Amino acid sequence: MTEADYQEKIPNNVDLHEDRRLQRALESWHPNFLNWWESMGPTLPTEDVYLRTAVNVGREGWAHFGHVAMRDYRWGIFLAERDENRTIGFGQHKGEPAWQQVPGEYRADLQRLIVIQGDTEPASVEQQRNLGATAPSLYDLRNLFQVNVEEGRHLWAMVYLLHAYFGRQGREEAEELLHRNSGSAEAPRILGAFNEETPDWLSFYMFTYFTDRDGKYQLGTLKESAFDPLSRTCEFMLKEEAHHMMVGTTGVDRVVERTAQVMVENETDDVAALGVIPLPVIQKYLNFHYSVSLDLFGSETSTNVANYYTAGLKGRWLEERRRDDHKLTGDSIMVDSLTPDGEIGHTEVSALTGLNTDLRREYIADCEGGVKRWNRILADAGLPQRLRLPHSAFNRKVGAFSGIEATPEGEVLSAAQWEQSKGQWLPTDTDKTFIRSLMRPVHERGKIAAWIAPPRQGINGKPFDYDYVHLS
Ligand code: BYC
Repeated sequence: MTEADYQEKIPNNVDLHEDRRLQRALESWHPNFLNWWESMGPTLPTEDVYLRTAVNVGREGWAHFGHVAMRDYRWGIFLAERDENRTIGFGQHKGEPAWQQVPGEYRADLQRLIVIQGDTEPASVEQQRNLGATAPSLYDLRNLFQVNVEEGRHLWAMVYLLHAYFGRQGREEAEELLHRNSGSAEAPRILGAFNEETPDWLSFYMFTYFTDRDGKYQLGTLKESAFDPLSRTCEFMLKEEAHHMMVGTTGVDRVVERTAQVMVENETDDVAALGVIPLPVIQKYLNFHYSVSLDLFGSETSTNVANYYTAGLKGRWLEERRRDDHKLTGDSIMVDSLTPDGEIGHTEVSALTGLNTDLRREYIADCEGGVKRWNRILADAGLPQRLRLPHSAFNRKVGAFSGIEATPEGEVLSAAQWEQSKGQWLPTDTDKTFIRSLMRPVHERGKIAAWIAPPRQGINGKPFDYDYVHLS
């Protein structure tokens, strides 16, 4: 069965009505979710928004588009179709049938992975809740809300797994997902990047480019999981994730494009007074979001990740394309490390403990694609400036480089040198104040803020000047 049943309170393709206990448990979580959405979700009042709603997990026509009141959005539970013959692709259980239930010995680890994944989803909604008030266009406003409702659905996806497979502990964890809050002093979100602010739209595009992309890679590894319901959930989430990637990629494109245009027209690099974002400020925001997102991959070496892989809980990015034994017991990998005298170096470690590094590398290669793309915009405008990714030792709080400071070029600095120069590389209060000064709402149909270029295409074949959002 792939078609979702929309007659039910909770749309789903998991035959929820056949399990009354589970259905009741989720129905009792539902009002708590709605309370959380009301109190921690988007603050801009709207009548309705042109949103995509998942209705089917098949290849064709999986989503429906239409104007809906956000509170009435049909968050649902969707798992990709089951492959009855699926076998485990890696680790010590390679070749055995995928698990339909959680094996007792892996219960705690699987629950931890699901809770961490689940925690990020509502966190991002909380981080973005005030952005509606300063949207540069109705098109962007609609995309923000689309991302928000889908992150809400991704929370549902993890809560379903917790309720369906982890008993009382799972239900308690599902409650906790609504109690922790981004940036809260008492109960913060689990991962660092999700306690940072997303106070402006440049941050939002950088977040959806760099931090949502961590989501893409982590979901990609969980899609490989031997625990089939987790695998199928992540497969479907990745489909929705593609739009979030698009929002980030083209968002930064459009900022760079507009800046380049004003630089060329006025033959100056000093464009702040002309109401657009100077390239060095864009670079600082990029440096920040990239470095905090690198932290999300954990330490360079980790016995946790080795155990997850060996047990079959979390695979590698595109596991089936890797040309090795998918067990890695005798293999090794070079990872970033500090030399005994505190310099940046490399060490050889077992491939299993180096799996966080393996995934981070895949991610970095993908991020380079974005930078290439933005530099092409600068080159096409005839400008010599270029954006770049900072060194992996820059501004790190997790892993081998968390104890040192380094320049974006990877030169080690003393704490005093870092304090003195970090304002060249990370957004300063002055930069943030400037960016905020540009954040004036443009809520008129077909209009756009002066600091960003309009998109090349609208949503679902609609033009840019479509009435994507009706404000109330
Ligand atoms: N002090 O670094 P760790 C998304 C040790 S985003 C001392 O924790 P791990 C989204 C630790 O004990 C995706 N030591 O990494 C995006 C261990 O030591 P051993 C979210 C410390 O567990 C945008 C070693 O360091 N999903 O979806 O390997 C919008 C390594 O541990 C400390 C996920 O992240 C310390 N303070 O992996 C919306 C997927 N801290 O045992 C959504 C699920 C740690 O090696 N999560 N250690 O001696 C995971 O897969 C993993 O938890 C992580 C971390 C990749 C996050």
